[in-house]
Amino acid sequence: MCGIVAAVTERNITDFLLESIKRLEYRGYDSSGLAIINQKKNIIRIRCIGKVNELSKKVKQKKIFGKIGIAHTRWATHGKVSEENAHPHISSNIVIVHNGIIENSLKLRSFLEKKGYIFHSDTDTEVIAHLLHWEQTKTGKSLIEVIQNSKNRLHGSYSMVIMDAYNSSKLIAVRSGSPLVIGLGQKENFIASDQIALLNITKRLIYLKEGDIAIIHSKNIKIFNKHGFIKKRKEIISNVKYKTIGKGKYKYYMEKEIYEQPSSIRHALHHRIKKDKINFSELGYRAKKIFLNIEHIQIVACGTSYHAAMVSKHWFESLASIPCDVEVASEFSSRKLAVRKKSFFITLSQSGETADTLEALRISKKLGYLGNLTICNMKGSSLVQESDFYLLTKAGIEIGVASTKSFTTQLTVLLMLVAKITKLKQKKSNIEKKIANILTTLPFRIEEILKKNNIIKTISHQLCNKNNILFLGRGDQYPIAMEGALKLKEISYIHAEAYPSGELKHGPLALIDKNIPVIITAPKNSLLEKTKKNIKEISARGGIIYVFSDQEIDLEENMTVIKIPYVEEIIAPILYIIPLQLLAYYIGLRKGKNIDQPRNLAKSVTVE
Ligand code: HGA
Repeated sequence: MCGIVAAVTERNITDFLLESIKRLEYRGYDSSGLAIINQKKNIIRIRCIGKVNELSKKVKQKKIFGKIGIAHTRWATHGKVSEENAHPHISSNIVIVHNGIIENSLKLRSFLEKKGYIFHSDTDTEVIAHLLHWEQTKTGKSLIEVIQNSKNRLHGSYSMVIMDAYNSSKLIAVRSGSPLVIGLGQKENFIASDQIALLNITKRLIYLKEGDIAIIHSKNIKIFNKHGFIKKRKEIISNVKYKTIGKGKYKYYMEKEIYEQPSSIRHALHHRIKKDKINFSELGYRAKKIFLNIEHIQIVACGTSYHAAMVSKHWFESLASIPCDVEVASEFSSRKLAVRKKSFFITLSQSGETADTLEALRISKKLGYLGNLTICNMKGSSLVQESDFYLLTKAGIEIGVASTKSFTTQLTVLLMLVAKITKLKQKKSNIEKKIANILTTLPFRIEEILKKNNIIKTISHQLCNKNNILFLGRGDQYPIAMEGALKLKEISYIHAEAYPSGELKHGPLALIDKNIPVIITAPKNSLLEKTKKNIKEISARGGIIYVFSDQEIDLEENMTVIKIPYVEEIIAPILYIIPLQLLAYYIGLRKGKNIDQPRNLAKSVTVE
């Protein structure tokens, strides 16, 4: 959420800020803003609602010049989407951009109002600006000391970058709750919430650790850890290729990412499958010892990752015979928990910064789990740093807000993990070999399904004017129905709901008429005959039905069958989501929606 980029240089920085903040637009895009300090030490701030292109136009008209500046794209949490609420926020000489939520902002606001501060926005961020200014004026201390002293008064999360017009040679960055990465240049340095913003200018990066405060000058940087001690943090050279971040021949990132799935899965499998064996050497011996003891698995995740976790529950229970529970992270953290004996805790997140999931992980550490593991796409992320073990999905950077390749690579890694644990616990099992062989064929299978795009385009034409769509699935296809419905909601704004097929008759069947299409995924498995009965029940009530299946299904009135190439039951969930992703994409496209930036949403949900 919220994109942040800032630079301190010896040249005019405006164009860089605009270009870089544009690349972070996927993280929040209701409004944006930029501020620089010019040579006369004046703060020039320009903000607007809407997309970064609007900001660019406004900035270019003004022809501003400054060697130090900060920019921000917002995803509002406190205060409506308006120019006044857009960042940066200013308190006299202090200029700030912020990612996070100040939970005690109302209390601080009234305290500061009593001290005479006048607020120009409804945001919690402006509270930080005035608080720092008040502390600075009262104590006469340096800004870094003021920030260190004010931290205890701020409750919540507050990753932020600050400029001081009285001392305009440096930026101060605070990492609290969401990531910040420093980019090292030649006589210029940068900071951003995501390396994508910096890759056109430098590959030399330093990720701040939770609680770090950095002072960034054009020629040097100094980092203090959460206890206030100076720390050296490791410099890394990013291997992300800036060119691969573009949309290429595709109209939207989501489309590109759907079509990238065969290659993302190849990356996820690379070095991990060798001669019928699954190799997770990255987990080490300690993990093996813990896995041998597991008697229960608790998985916690949000959104698309939650659906991947639900699929894996079927795998853990049916293949490894390990009871597995899956819970939405925000719910896990909202109740008193009873932990099962010898339970192992797993989190799933694309970004590794999902605030709800991080909170759940932190809670789990106090509850006596055997250990924890995260399955994540981002190596330097908070979840990776804070977990005992991690497995990277290696999907490559995902920019479309609606996750696609993250989902299928998470499933790929989960299936390998299930196979590995099963083999450890059941020495004679041939499951590792079987799954290693099936997974090797997965990228080709997905390529075959992607060729179905024309028929799915035709169906999207029939569905794009509907107001409600039902998705049904049974067994491990139920989470696929949920994910299909989520994709459709996210990018077309059509109301879509998913039900287990067998649950329909317990209520939702009342909805069925010719206006609510029902989409069913029905691969060949032991549940298919039951699903066929459900299809008949819907048809008998005049429902319009679309079935995705590799089997012959008796045609009913108002029914379309989309033939999917045969796949083994075990990997069917990974395959059957592909047509549903395409369907959501084409419906969103026909409705003229901004597919990569759906309204009200943002990538990487770093607030609870
Ligand atoms: N609370 C601030 C920043 C919001 C944010 O971090 N979103 O991801 C605001 O509402 O402006």
